[in-house]
Amino acid sequence: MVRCYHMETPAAAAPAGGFFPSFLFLAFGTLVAALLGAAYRLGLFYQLTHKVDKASIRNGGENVAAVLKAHGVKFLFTLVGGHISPLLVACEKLGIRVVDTRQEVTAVFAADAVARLTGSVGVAAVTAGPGLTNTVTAVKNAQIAQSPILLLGGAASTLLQNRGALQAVDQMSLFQPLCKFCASVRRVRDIIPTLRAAMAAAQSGTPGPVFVELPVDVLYPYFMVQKEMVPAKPPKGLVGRGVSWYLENHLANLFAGAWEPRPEGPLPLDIPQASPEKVQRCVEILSRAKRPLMLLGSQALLPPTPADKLRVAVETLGVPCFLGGMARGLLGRNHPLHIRQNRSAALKKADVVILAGMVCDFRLSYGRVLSRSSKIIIVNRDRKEMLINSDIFWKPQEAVQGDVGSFVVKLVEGLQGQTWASDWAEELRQADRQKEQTFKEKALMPLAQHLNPVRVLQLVEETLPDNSILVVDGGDFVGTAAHLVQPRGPLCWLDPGAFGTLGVGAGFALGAKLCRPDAEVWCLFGDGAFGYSLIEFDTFVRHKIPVMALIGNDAGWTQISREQVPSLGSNVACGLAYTDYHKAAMGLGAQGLLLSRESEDQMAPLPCRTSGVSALGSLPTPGLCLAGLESHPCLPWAYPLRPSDSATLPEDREGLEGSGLRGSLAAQSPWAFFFVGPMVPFLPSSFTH
Ligand SMILES: Cc1ncc(C[n+]2csc(CCOP(=O)(O)OP(=O)(O)O)c2C)c(N)n1
Ligand SMILES: [Mg+2]
Repeated sequence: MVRCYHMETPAAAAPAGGFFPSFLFLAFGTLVAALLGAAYRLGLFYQLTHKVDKASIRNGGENVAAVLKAHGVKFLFTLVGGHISPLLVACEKLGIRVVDTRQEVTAVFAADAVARLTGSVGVAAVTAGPGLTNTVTAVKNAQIAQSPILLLGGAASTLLQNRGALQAVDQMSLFQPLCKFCASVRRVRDIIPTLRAAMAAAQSGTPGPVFVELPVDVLYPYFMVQKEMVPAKPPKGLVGRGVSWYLENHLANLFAGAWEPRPEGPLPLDIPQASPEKVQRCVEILSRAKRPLMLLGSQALLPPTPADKLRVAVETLGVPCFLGGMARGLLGRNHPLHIRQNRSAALKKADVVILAGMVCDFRLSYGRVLSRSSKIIIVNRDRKEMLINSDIFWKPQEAVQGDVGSFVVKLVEGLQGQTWASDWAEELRQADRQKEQTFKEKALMPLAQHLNPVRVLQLVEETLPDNSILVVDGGDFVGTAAHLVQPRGPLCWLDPGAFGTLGVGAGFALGAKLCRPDAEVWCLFGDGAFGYSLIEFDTFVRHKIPVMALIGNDAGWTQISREQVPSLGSNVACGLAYTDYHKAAMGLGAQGLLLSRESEDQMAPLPCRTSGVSALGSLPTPGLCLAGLESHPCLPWAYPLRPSDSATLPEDREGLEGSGLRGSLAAQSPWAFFFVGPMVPFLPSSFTH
């Protein structure tokens, strides 16, 4: 038996009608039905034909591992707990790499990264109670980002739930609003079918997280569960014997048919497709367009259309594009169709806009950024999400429910080589070049002290290798990076998505490096955001997973500060110090480096490429670059605040003493690589819209 909380129970059928011969007959019939129902619930019928193998030392964790293996799962992220030990050991035995993190939330972020980069399901397993509650932020983040992850959770034994067991909480109620499929497995024989259904649900329709609760007694072997569940000496008295029978039957029902062979592989997926009529109508709209524009979002990169096929389709279509979320990098670096700046202005000028996996949430000002005179085609797997805020702030000409990548491919086939006025794309590129020129000027602005963050990010852009994956976690520093640093190819950019979660960095980097070991994984952090990830450098070191981190250390939660100070007149809770994060990471066995004004000349290009620690990706070492960039809050180029605002900002923050290149690389441990220094804050609200 599995409790599936996502399903609605059908309403009780009304009596078929007719004449009941007598009250006695009715009462007897009800009694028989109740007894049959009870026997069914106790598993007595099932046990007639399915045996319990009392001598077997197998455990339910092996069934879990078998399903994961049959679905091609390569990594299981976890933080251990006795409730889930059997499944971890079983995964290890089947060759699934078990990667243990220092916080459960990191395990789920890592699974999310695997899901996004491989197009399959990322899997994390955590222990009951606090293990699961610790994952809530990452599960919600995955739900908003529509990332298919499977969360496996331990639980108190089936008999002890709601009886005061250790680490017990109503986990199903907790995850039901966060997951598209939630199930609690109640018998060993249900593990395999439940997990197959969960894996299929995660990827079908609009992808998202799924949760399967595995109580401790469905994961351990019969003899161990028997020892815990059934009293050694048979109790006396009628009640005692009744309880004893109940427990023995519960145990038998738990294990009946447990090891019978069952199919373990993937179930077919249900992926919605646009109807040919819808595609044809969109072809017609587009064939009349003069200034079409396409906005591609994360859904465009979902299977079944491979990224390369989508890229070819987009190039063939020839429509200028803005790329967001997982679609960033789709066209590589400096592609003529890829427009990067001034999106609002471009949207105002376009006569047809295709929102391919983009929705009208805050990122498009709830639809207000779209012009009433543009014809809007929107395509999305999720109908509700697709139509959000429609008829209030915007109106679609065609709303197409279906897989985005497949739709784009069909659209291109339908248009058969249509071309657009070349001056349209050129006009957009011209606006791009102007905006980029202003960045160049900002990068050259001399500063009284500390590093210029625009310059630092420009150097990142110049230095980043072709085989890199960028992970971004922070506020203004990474918001600016989104404008200055270009991912080198499809699926080479990971950000939290619309939930805006700080703290994704280490988990995303962990998942990314594991599924793409040949790539250099560069994680750009704000100093505030980095606090969530620091301890995971222990994970990188223990598991020999080399990633690089570059921390924009502006000694503050600047993205908040720049709004809070001018509007509310206080910087309370927004200040941090120029902490030597590189030393903290070195203490965890990583390598660290501080880059500051005094060592600025070593910045060009970034030390990781020039100072003997090049090709970090090839080292079996996690690297941590801590770029401390001074956070003096009154920089005219970085702060688009009103002139009077700067006066209300604090003159200085504590611990401004970022300085000097700290320690030679030769003297550092072999595990990682760091780069730190004081930098100025970014306050580029104009950069981000
Ligand atoms: C988990 C979480 N907590 C808080 C916030 C609110 N928040 C958004 S940006 C930001 C500041 C980030 O500071 P930092 O990482 O140092 O980047 P900076 O803006 O200084 O470049 C904060 C606190 C959030 N988005 N997520
Ligand atoms: Mg900061």
